[in-house]
Amino acid sequence: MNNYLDSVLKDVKIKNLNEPEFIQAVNEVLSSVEPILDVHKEYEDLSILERMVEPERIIMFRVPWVNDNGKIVVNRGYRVQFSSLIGPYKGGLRFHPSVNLSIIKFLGFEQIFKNALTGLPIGGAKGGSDFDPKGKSDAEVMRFCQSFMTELYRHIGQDVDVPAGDIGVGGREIGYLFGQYKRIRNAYEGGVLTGKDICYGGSLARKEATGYGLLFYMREMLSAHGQDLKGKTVIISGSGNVAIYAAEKAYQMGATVIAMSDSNGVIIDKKGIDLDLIKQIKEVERGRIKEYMKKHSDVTYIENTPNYSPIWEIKADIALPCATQNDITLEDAKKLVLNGVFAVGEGANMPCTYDAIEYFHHNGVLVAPAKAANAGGVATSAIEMSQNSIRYYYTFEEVERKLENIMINIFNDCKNAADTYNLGSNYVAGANIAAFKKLAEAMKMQGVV
Ligand code: NDP
Ligand code: 2IT
Repeated sequence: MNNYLDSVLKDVKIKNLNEPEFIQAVNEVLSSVEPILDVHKEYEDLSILERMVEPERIIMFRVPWVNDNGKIVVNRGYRVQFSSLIGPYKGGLRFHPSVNLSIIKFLGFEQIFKNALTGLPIGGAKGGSDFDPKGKSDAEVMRFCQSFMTELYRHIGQDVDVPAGDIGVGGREIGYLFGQYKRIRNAYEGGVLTGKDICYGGSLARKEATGYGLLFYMREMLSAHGQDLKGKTVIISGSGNVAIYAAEKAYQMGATVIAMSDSNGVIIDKKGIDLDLIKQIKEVERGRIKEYMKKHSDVTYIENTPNYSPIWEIKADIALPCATQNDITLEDAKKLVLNGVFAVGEGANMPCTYDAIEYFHHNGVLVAPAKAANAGGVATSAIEMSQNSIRYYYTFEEVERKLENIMINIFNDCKNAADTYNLGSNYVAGANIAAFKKLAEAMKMQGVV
C-alpha cells in the first residue's frame, strides 16, 4: 500500500477501534484502489478517501415495544446514511440479534460501491436492529416494526433515504413498516421503501432479483472463461431470500443444487434440492431446514457447530455463499479448492474473508464479488422506485430483462477495470476500482460537501 492509503487505513483503525467488520470492509477496498490512485494523483489532494470512509450521518435510537406477555422490551435501532453522492441514501434493514454498529457500518460502506456499480442514481445506507424476528408472533413483529418506524420515519423519504429488506426483513416486515410510515405521514409516498408487495406498489421480480442477478453475473463471468453452468453442481449457504432465488435460477440455467443450509445445519440432497419444499419450509412455515427430512428420508443433515460450517466440505463445482458475512474463511477456502470448486459467487455481503479470496485467486478459482454480483437486488429496488414515480408497473419479464442487462453491464465494468489495470481475473479488485472511480469523479464535481 502507498503512504496515502496506509495513513487513511491507520486513521480508520484508530477512529473505529471496536468495529472489526467495518475495518475489514474498508481494508478490502483500500487494498484494491492503489492502481487508480497512482493515475489520479489529485484524489489525494482532494481527500477523496478520507471523505469516502466517513459516514455522512449515523442515527441510533431506542425501540421499545410490548411482547405477547405484556412485557416491555427495548431494542436498539440503527440507520447509517453513508453517502448521498449519487442519489438518495439506499440500502436494506437487517433484523438479527448479532446486529451492531460495526456490522451496519460495513454494510452501509459496501452499499455505496454496490449502488454505484448498478449505474442507477442511488446513494448508500444501511440500517436495522438487534431485534430477532425468529420465534416471534406476527403481532410482536408488527408492534416492533411500528415502534421502529415511529422513530425512523423522520429520517427517511422517497427523495431522502429509501430502506428495503436484508436478513430478517422480508415482505411481512416491509408491509408493517410501510403501514406505519403512511399513517404517520398521512400520505402515500410509495417510493419510501422497496421490497413492497405487488398489491400496494411493489415491483414484480424484486423478490427474485438478488438471487437471479447473482446467477446472471456468474453466467457472464463463466462465459468470459469459456465455461457455463450446464451440468454443474452447486452448494449454497443459507435458505433465505437470496439463497432460494439463486437456487431457482441455477436450476433454470441447467445446474443442480446439491446442498443448502440455515444457521442450524445443512441438507445434502445429491438428487438435487427440492426447492418447492425449501420455499414451503422457509417462506410459508418459517421453519428450520432440518424439516426437509420429514419429506425426504434419503438425504443427509449435518448440524453446524460454532465457527464450523459443514457445507464447505461438500464436493461441488460452484459455491454460492448466500447467508451472512465471514461465512467462508481461509480454512473453508482450502477445503473448497481441494474439492475442485472452480467458481465462487458472493450472494451475501462480505461472505468470504479477505485471505479466503486471496487463496481462491492464487488457486485459479473465479470469484464473483459481492458488491457486483449481489447488486441485482438493489438495482431492482431502484426499478421499483422508478415505477412508483411514474405510477405504473412493468411486467415480470420486463423487470427481469432490465435486471439481466444491468448485471451484464456490471460484469463488463468489473472486467474492463481488471483489464485496464492488469489485474487478470481479479474481479474483486475490478469491482472496487470501477465503483471507486465513479464515486471519486462525482465527489470531485460536487465540491467540499
Ligand atoms: P434472509 O433473512 O432471507 O436469509 C438469511 C439466511 O442466512 C437464512 O437461511 C439464515 O438462517 C442464514 N443466516 C443468517 N445469519 C446467519 C448466521 N449468522 N449463521 C448462519 N446462517 C445465517 O436474508 P437474505 O437472503 O435477504 O440475505 C442473505 C445475505 O444476502 C445477507 O448477507 C444480505 O446482506 C445479502 N443481501 C441481501 C439482499 C436482498 O435483497 N435481500 C441483497 C444483497 C445482499 P436462519 O434462518 O437459521 O437464521
Ligand atoms: O445488501 C443489499 O443490497 C440489500 N439488502 C438490498 C438493498 C435494497 O435497497 O434493495
